[in-house]
Amino acid sequence: MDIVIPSLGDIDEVEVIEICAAVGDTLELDDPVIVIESDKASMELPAPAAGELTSLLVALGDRIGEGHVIGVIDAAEAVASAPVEDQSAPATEQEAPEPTTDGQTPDEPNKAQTEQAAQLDVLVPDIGDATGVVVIEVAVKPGDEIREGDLLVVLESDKASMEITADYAGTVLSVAVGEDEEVQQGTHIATLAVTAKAPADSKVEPEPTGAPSAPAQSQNDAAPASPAQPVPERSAIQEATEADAAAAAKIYAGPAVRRLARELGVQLAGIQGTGNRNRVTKDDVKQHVKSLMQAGPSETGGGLPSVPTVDFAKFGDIELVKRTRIQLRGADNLHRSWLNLPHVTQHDEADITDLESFRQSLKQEAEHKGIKITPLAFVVKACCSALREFPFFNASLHIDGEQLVIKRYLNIGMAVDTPEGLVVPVIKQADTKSIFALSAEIADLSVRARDKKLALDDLQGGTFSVSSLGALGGTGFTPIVNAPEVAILGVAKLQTKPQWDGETFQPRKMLPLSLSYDHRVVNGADGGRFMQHLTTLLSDIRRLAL
Ligand code: CAO
Repeated sequence: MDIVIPSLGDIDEVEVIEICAAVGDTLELDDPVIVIESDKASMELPAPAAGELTSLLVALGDRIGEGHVIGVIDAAEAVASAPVEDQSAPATEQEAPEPTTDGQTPDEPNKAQTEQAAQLDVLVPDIGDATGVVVIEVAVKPGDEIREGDLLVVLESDKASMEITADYAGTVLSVAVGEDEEVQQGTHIATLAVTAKAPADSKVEPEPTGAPSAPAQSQNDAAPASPAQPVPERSAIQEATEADAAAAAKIYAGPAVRRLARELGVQLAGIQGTGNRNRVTKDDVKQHVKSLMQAGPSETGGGLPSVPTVDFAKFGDIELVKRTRIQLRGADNLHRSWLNLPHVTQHDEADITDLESFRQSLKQEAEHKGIKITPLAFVVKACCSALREFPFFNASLHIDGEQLVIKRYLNIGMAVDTPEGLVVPVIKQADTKSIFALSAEIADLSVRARDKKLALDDLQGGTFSVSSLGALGGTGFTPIVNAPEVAILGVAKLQTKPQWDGETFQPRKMLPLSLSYDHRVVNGADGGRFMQHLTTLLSDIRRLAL
């Protein structure tokens, strides 16, 4: 049975960031096989059936899309398989399959094959309807020892560049193409003597080294991509002006370099490449950003002043802790939003004394339904009402900057704190859901976010976000808008405070709310009205029924 990447919604590609099983492993149903990651979150891809993993067709760093077969599980084998003690029977008794010569990933070699060398022709894979594809870089030469995932050649059409990487470790016997040569699907690229697909746990993701040697540099630049997957640079081009896009398309740079440039917000067109044929490398991009930073503010405006580098070890013991991918991606998103959106945050308090009494009265009924009701469900419900009343908060700036995209659906993103970092799953069509249903969904999304069980669809389509730090405390904070949304509501800790009722002070339960918004879209008066609507609703939730 093939293990296939499911629907990814509107995401074209995800990256393989972890391999959880090796060929020969006996898996239970839903055991994780690989972990894939998009810009927003990572997701385990579970085994679709119990059985032996007979083939694994992806490597760390591969970029794959919906429908991609990542491996094969022999479900029948598992059912018919011998008792547990036989599962470790050496696979050397099986016949080793020959690698295919069609350029596609062949079936995984069995354990016998791991000791054998076989000759493998690498061909140009399916490149869709791309025309005028040329070899822009040859990263290997005969005699080179290669690891699985190493870059062999880079192809480029006028729309995309594509890295052809080695599926197996081995030696390059011959290279059949040269730079500038035009190729098409099936063109013979190289012949390898392959020894084995490296065991999953021994794979090493290439790290940038800054070493200037041309082929090594190219390999290090490359986020290993599946040889069958062209890596279109659509989003970069979308973001650029037409002229920039045309210029960007002519630049020699791999997908990983283009992604880095995009993340750092620099145009490749302004960077002098030092690689082979003036290819722009990761180091070139970093050096370019460094020089921009060092150039300091221009005469007409402020540049970003650089933060001084400090040798902390001079002052005491230090420890370097690797940040998770979710943290890194989250940092990129937050930084991008903070730099691009002029943020304003307004603070207010809602008197939720009656709401809290009502919530307490529902506790038993909710427990019978297996649900726990938190104040957040009411906040989400109230936000939906406010968003219907003030649709500019449920919008995004159009790419032309001249129009607003008003969304007629209400999908509320909910910040969830997980050990891996901040994740924002989305409660779809939140306005159509009851308080019980919202409570159940909040709990379900939180658990799945923390267990890394969210589907990519759970993370898409948000129109407004809520970040509730209430259970953790605080009197208020300034949440960062989850761009391209235009507003986010922060919820801090409920506190009992004295409130003047005209005659005397009464103890009331006050919920601090902080509304951040993109000031290009929303002005302060709108913010005030939105908050007023929200606090009025939360103070008298009967109004939610109106
Ligand atoms: N004030 C006081 N107590 C609150 C509260 C508030 N504003 N909101 C919730 N609580 C209480 C609930 O009443 C409940 O208490 P009981 O168990 O006694 O009934 C408890 O806190 C539940 O907290 P919870 O965290 O399990 O559930 P939640 O629905 O309130 O929140 C979630 C869910 C996912 C939003 C939350 O767990 C979370 O991860 N918050 C962090 C979000 C975050 O990191 N934001 C920062 C983003 S910017 O860096």
